[in-house]
Amino acid sequence: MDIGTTLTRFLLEEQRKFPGSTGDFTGLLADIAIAGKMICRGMSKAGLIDILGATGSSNVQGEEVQKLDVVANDTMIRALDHTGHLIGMASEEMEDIFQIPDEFPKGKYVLMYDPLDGSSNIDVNISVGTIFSILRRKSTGNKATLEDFLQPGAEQVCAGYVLYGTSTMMVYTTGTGVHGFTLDPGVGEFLLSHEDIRIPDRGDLYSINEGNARYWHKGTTDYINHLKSGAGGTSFKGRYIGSLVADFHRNLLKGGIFLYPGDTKSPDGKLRLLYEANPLAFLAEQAGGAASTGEKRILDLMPTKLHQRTPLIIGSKDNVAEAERFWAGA
Ligand code: AHM
Ligand code: MG
Repeated sequence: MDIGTTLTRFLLEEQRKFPGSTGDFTGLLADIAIAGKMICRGMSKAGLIDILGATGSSNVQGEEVQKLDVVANDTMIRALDHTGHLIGMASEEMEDIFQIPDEFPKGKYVLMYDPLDGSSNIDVNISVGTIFSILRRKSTGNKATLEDFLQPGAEQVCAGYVLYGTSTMMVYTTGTGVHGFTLDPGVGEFLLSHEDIRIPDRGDLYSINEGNARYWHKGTTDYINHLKSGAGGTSFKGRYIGSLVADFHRNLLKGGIFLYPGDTKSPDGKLRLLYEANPLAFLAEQAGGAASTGEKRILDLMPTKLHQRTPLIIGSKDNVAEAERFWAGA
């Protein structure tokens, strides 16, 4: 499709390829795009909110100043709870499942999201993002149940993120490739800017928090030393923002590997399976890359709880395969 096509038109054209489609799914993605735009607007005032909040917990109107990740979480709920596409939501910011309120129509999907990933970077004006994952529900009653959410990532029907960077982008997959749209703030629409994104099979960027090196397992230490040694003829560059969406997005476009492994301090690493690892793993695979715990494919993991953590090694497929060889040999 032409570069510059609006997200709305792109979604409608995609929907036409499935003659039986109800449009439900198209509507859901359009709702997420709206939530992304609303969060983006909030983000652009982040510095001001910080100043307003600096004196205490109230702003000039006497309202309580909320942390931006709470604001982003509420924005997602307000944009998505009433449109009839969902039966429930789960978020990194909420302990339990959010049920669609009784007064609103219910749908056949559940949504999982991290409303503002990397939010510790907001104070210093660094890119953050909203990550989302959509599953078809499994239960049949009038409430969402845990089993609707605890499905392997391979069952996802859609995943993506909105990146609030130098420009705002929405990147998503429905299992037929990965597409990226850039927000034109003048028109207020996401426009197609990156059709069918493919991650290079091998890249020269590596991203890991080296401050954790003293806790690493042997596989991680040996692998990172291997990259730094220039073995195999590649001069690797270390690039770590500490904002997963931004680190992932860069490596997706340029090629490379991101690692948040398990270590002696945190055996399951830091990142959450349902809100972070699964959606990014789906995107990586759809772009021709890979995502692993170091031993197993992320998308095959069977979640047992909502806020489960997992080691994550993700990016170009040859780099991920090489890392897995170091894990196996350690
Ligand atoms: P968050 O969801 O609370 O923002 O935490 C996740 C973030 C990721 O964006 C990033 O990759 C990671 O935490 C960085 O962690 P660390 O500071 O330990 O390197
Ligand atoms: Mg996060």
